[in-house]
Amino acid sequence: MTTRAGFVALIGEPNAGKSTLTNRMVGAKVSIVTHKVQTTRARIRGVAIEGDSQIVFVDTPGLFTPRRRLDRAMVAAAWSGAADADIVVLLVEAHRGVTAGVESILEGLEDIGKGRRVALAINKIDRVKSDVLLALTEDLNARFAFEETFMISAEKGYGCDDLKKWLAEQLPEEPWLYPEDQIADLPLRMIAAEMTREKLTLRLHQELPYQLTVETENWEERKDGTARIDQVVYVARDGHKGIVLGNKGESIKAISKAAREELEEFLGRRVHLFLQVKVREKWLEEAARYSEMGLDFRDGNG
Ligand SMILES: Nc1nc2c(ncn2[C@@H]2O[C@H](COP(=O)(O)OP(=O)(O)OP(=O)(O)O)[C@@H](O)[C@H]2O)c(=O)[nH]1
Ligand SMILES: [Mg+2]
Repeated sequence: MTTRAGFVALIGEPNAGKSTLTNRMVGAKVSIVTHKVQTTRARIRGVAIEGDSQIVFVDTPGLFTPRRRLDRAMVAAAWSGAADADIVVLLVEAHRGVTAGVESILEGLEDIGKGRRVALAINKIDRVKSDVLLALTEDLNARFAFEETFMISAEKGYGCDDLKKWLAEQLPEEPWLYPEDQIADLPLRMIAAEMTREKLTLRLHQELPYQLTVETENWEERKDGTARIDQVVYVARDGHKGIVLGNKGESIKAISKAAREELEEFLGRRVHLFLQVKVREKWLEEAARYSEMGLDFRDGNG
């Protein structure tokens, strides 16, 4: 039997739907999704199988004009994900069209190299009428030599099977890269930290989610088959700690419960999750925080 395998990087502006598409392709939630921009911070690998092909999807942080160290490290991680992939899929939001952000990604794609295979996926087609889609497809294809254009809704699933089939056919003939039953390539303690960060982001408002990070500090397998997981939520200011905790601790309680439930579903067993909130003014400038996130601290150098 000939098998195929390779990497497909999903790139696009923040909020384009890259993580939603990754999860849909994998058929399980491996990357966190929120309605806010800049949710994904590092490269997340999700593994999908289509026929004889193993497609390793590389979900990347959204591409935008970086200003801060963390922004720069995220954007660098996204571009290196694209540069290392066999095929790149650019996601563009149907209802937003060719924004300045999309234009600058197209310039970046020209820079990362001739011969790189790039497909276009216009996402969120559930939000627009078909005449808008046709005009947008023409416009984008006039700007860049995409190999193929797909119109999809990562959320509703429209067009996703066609995209997956096409990708599976394009990958090189190679032995599979992961065991058949593996769906993600990310340490469990990181997956657990991401789940908590998702719940924090969904619950809290304003700038705060950007200024917090979650780390799994301890993971203990207990004799009764349950796991005890200790996590730290780092925030940059005293006031933020109060926001995360909420009135009488009600926010952190709800967040912890939601994260624990999702973790239990993912692991298929009971979990005891303990969250601690620590104020760390300079965490955005600490190398150790970046390596925990799967980012290169030096990529953030201005
Ligand atoms: N209507 C609609 N919404 C979608 C679709 N795909 C994703 N979304 C929503 O768009 C928002 C952002 O989705 P994500 O998957 O987190 O986007 P992302 O590109 O990974 O974002 P970053 O990680 O911040 O770069 C979420 O609220 C999704 O539910 C779609 O096909 N249709
Ligand atoms: Mg994402």
